[in-house]
Amino acid sequence: MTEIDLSADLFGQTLTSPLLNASGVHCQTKEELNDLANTSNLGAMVTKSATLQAREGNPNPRYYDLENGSINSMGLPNLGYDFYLDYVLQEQTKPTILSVAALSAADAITLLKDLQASDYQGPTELNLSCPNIVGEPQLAYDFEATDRVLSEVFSFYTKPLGVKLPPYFDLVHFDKIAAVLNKYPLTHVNTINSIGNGLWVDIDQEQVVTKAKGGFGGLGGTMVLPTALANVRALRQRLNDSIKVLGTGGVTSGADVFTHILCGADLVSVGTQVMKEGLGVYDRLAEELKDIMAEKGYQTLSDFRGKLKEL
Ligand code: OXC
Repeated sequence: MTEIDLSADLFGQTLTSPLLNASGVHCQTKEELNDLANTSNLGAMVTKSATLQAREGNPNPRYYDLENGSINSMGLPNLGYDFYLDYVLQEQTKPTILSVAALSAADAITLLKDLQASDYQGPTELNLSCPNIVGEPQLAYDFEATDRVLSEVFSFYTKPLGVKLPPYFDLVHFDKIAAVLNKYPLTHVNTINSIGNGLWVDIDQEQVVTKAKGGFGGLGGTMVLPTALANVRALRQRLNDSIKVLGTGGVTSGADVFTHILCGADLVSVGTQVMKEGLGVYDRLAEELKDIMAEKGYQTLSDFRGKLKEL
């Protein structure tokens, strides 16, 4: 029998696997990034979203494990943009996406101007969707503001750039965000960020489980899978072919990776399940995915990518 081939493409670089880490999970410190670099079946890695200045993030508790997923209110703790830029320039041994986040549109411009002037030529992802910054909205829910930021960014930025999107829930919103994104030479969208501002209640304590924002936090894991698949599918149907779709959300099994790709994902990221299971999850997911492909008679990911059937 012919070997099953899990290879995928990251903007021209060939990866041995379509699997990524979701930004935020196990990618903040140099040690964590080096662990990712040494993780088998992790095709490429993504850094923690970097802000111009290092941040402590929100107070603890800020991550809580749920039976069907997780809720987090991390608040972008990170070692600062300079640290992650140094890492990708000097330490990188595996294809890496540099994730950056801005606390304001002005910050985004400052950061990307610096990146444009730097020696870094690799892929970057602008996080427009962190739900956990006290007092700040998720920029990508404001279509006009997103358009303004991207218009300014692409007036000077010429290197590979994608965006991390929040989940959308209305077909009109998919149309609107896609119309904005299709105006720009984006390499990719990464969809979805956590479902913002969920609330979990500990019934024994009769209280919330994370501290910041009165317990409101981003939901991830199994419970977000249908939302993630809908966003991957809806955006793949609307975006220019040149914009890749990175599927993130709700992956706990090889079957979930398969369905993300069937909905049109080029690559698939794992977040909550890495928190629950550790980095060994990637070997398990790759094996499970290969088993499903073998059963169905598929040899490569492009045999079924985007081929979801409708009734
Ligand atoms: N999404 C993000 O973009 N960032 C983190 N959490 C999340 O769900 C964070 O740092 O709060």
